[in-house]
Amino acid sequence: MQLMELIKLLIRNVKLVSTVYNPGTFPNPVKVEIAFAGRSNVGKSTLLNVLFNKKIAKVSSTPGKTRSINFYLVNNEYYFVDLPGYGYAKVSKSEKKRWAALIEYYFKSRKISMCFLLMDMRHEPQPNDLQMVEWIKTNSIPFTVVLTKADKVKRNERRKHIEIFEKVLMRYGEYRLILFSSVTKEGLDSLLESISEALDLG
Ligand SMILES: Nc1nc2c(ncn2[C@@H]2O[C@H](COP(=O)(O)OP(=O)(O)OP(=O)(O)O)[C@@H](O)[C@H]2O)c(=O)[nH]1
Ligand SMILES: [Mg+2]
Repeated sequence: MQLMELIKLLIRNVKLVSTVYNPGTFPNPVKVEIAFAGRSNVGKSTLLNVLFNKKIAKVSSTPGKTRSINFYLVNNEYYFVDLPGYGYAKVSKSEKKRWAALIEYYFKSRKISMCFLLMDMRHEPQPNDLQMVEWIKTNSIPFTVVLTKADKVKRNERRKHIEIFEKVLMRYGEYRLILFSSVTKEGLDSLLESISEALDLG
């Protein structure tokens, strides 16, 4: 399959090199860093596993699976960073605070080439999604919105869903929007294109 060949060219090897729970303990920067952010259960770890072509990131149908910032070193050159999901109601107040401080510090202190901000295509952007966009914009980080679980939205209903996102997000200026499904691999080509651009290979 052509897409799979492309992934193998782009991502030749990957290892989890750092699992961070506290601000100030981030690994030294590498050539390019790409972040994957979004609400809990939106599909960040699943998307990374598609890119890595193996089940290296832990996935769960229970929200709140990824609690730390996980740095994956790709081709010994790039970081792909899996951020903990936000917006999970059952997480304690102190855990939410810890998470917010960690993410905010992450965006402030790292040089991030691209942030892929994942949102569930079935819902509209939530207040904490917009808080995330604010942090990203404040730190002048380029971002791409990835609407996940596209397989769950019927073809004839897609336009309506996309328009809801576009309407809310238009006030944030330039960004790219990609429809994606880890199940059907729809949108994987656009995602790979964005990633190669971010890696400056595009
Ligand atoms: N139908 C469908 N299900 C998906 C898709 N992507 C992820 N899922 C499912 O959604 C659930 C959550 O996926 P995760 O990848 O663990 O989500 P996450 O964003 O990493 O969540 P946290 O680690 O809690 O932040 C799992 O049951 C996945 O199988 C998709 O594109 N389509
Ligand atoms: Mg996860």
